[in-house]
Amino acid sequence: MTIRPLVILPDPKLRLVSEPVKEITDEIRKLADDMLETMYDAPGVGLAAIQIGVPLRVVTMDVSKSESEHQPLVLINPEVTWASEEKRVYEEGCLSIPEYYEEVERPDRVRFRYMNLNGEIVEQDAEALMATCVQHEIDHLNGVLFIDHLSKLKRDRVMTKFKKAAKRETSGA
Ligand code: K1U
Ligand code: ZN
Repeated sequence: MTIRPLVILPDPKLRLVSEPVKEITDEIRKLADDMLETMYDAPGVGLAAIQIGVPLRVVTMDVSKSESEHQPLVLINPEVTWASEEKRVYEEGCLSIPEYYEEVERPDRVRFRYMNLNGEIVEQDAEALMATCVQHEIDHLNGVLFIDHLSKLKRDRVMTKFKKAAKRETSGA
C-alpha cells in the first residue's frame, strides 16, 4: 500500500467529472488500497480517487469512531438513490482544501448504491456523518467541492487564498 500525494485546490483536476469503473481489476484493488492508506494517513473520513489524481468513480470511507477498529468501505460507481426532504447542517472539511472548515446544508439522510470490490451491488442507508460524507465524496466524482455549497463571497475568498499559496509555492517564496 502506498500513501499518494493529495491534489490540492486550485488544481483543475478537482473539477473533472470522473469516469465509471467498467471492471474490478487488480489495478482498481491497488487503487482502493492506496486510497485507504492515504485517507487514514491524512487523516480523513473519506477520499475520492480524483483527490489523488485518478479520475475514476472510486470512493473510500471510514466514519467509525474507533481508531483501533477500522471499518473501511470502498464504493465503486456510487450514486444517491434517495435523499430526505429534511436537511442537516454539518461542519465540513476537505483534504484538498486543508485547514478550511465551514457549515454546509445537505439532505439529512440518504440511500446510496455502489459496487463493492467483490463486484456485488450494495444499497445502504446513511445518516449523520456518513450521509454528509457520502454526499461530499459523490460531489468530488462530479467535480463539485463543498465550497460550491457556500456563498460566492466565501468561495471567492477561499479560492484567492489557495491561489496565492500555490503561486508562492511555485515561485519558491
Ligand atoms: O473528501 C474529503 O476531502 C475528506 C473529508 C470528508 C468529509 C469530512 C467531513 C464532512 C464531510 C466530508 C475529510 O475527511 S476532512 C477530515 C475530517 O473531517 C476528519 C479527520 C479526522 C477525523 C475526523 C474527521
Ligand atoms: Zn473533499
